Amino acid sequence: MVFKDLYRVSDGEKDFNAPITGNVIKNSDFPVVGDYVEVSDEKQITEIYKRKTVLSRKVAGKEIKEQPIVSNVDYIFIVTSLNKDFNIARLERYLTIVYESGANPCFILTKADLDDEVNEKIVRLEEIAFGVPIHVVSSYEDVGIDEVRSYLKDGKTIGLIGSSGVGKSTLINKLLGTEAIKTEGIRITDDKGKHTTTRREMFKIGDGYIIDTPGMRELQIWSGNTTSSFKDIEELTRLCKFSDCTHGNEPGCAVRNAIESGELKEERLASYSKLKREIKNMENKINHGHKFATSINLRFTGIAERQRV
Ligand SMILES: Nc1nc2c(ncn2[C@@H]2O[C@H](COP(=O)(O)OP(=O)(O)OP(=O)(O)O)[C@@H](O)[C@H]2O)c(=O)[nH]1
Ligand SMILES: [Mg+2]
Ligand SMILES: [Zn+2]
Repeated sequence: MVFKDLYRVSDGEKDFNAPITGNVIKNSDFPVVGDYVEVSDEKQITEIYKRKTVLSRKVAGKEIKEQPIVSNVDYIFIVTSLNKDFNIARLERYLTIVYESGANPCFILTKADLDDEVNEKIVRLEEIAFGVPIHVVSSYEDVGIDEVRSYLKDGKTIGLIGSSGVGKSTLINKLLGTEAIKTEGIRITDDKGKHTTTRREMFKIGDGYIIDTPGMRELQIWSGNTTSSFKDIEELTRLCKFSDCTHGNEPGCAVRNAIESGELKEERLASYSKLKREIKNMENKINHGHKFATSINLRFTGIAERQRV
């Protein structure tokens, strides 16, 4: 038995619901929010167009499978709040995945009204950002909202990602000027969110689009690109005496020298080595026998989709 759930599709002016045809299902390709799709006269999704950019992670749990999160986004806003959620190693991780997606990263630091160490945090973030724009916002006090709004032009699409409770949905509500999305308070014990948003959804704001996503519990790597996110270390690596230097005890190691001189932080090398290991492990698993799940789950949940004609 096949359950035909509906996807929400937009033609740029109005939204409608559309099921997908068996052909699309046979390719085991399901639309993700942001996809451009072809819709027949009968209002069925008959094709998903090739994705310009796609942000993916490995599905949660043990299964070796890709989970696309959003597609065809021009910018990905890595959202973090200026409280206990602020964690440099996690931001390095997000950045590595965003670079792999093909979209342009941006850091959004939320809840500026709560923190008095904003400048210190910006300095720490700048050390790993290498020119990635950083915007400080407060949806409560109307700080930085216009900076964010300036991205919403020329049909550009923004995807928001980050932990639960950092204020992604609140920021979109603020931009929309309505309470279109439900938001909820965070736990006072540890500043963690309650996973209020449970589905991805796209909103049109001005001349652009913005996609809300549920807060991520874990961001397991499907694939990553460290060339830009760890430009400093990768450049140093080229100066190491041995081309296969592990930056352990080898002589002539430019990376270790940089740590000793204080130019590079030990924790940053640790983040880098860990991410490299994870990326490599996943590549090995994908290339060697670990089969992709072939069973297709035919029960869809209605996800908002868009079509441009
Ligand atoms: N002080 C302060 N609180 C904020 C701000 N923005 C959001 N919050 C609060 O933070 C809590 C979580 O906000 P949400 O927008 O639901 O967070 P979210 O990132 O969408 O969370 P998930 O949907 O669970 O991923 C709510 O209580 C918001 O009112 C802000 O700028 N300042
Ligand atoms: Mg939310
Ligand atoms: Zn080295």
